[in-house]
Amino acid sequence: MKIAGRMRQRVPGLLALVFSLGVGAQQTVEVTIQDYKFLPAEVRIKAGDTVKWINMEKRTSHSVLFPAENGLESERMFPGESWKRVFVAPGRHEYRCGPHEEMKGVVNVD
Ligand SMILES: [Cu+2]
Repeated sequence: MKIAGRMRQRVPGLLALVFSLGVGAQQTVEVTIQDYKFLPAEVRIKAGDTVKWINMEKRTSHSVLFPAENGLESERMFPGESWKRVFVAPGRHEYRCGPHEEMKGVVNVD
């Protein structure tokens, strides 16, 4: 009886562990913005993962703009600021900087 009681207590703990491992599989990939470039310019992630852009410039502000998604755009990131987006839809998501058209990047979602 004592052992059975312990087992009952352990089952919820085990379920919690399995659940947390599943959730923990989602990752955050960082892209830094430096010298008017997204680094790395192309990343590959899994559906449900997050990309975090971090502006490492000394004085220039940037944004992340997705022209194919009705111009979905981040807030303007000032030096030291960052912006995150979770990607759910698989595919090739091309983006650029709002104020600097020549700055381009790609998020590939598997
Ligand atoms: Cu820019």
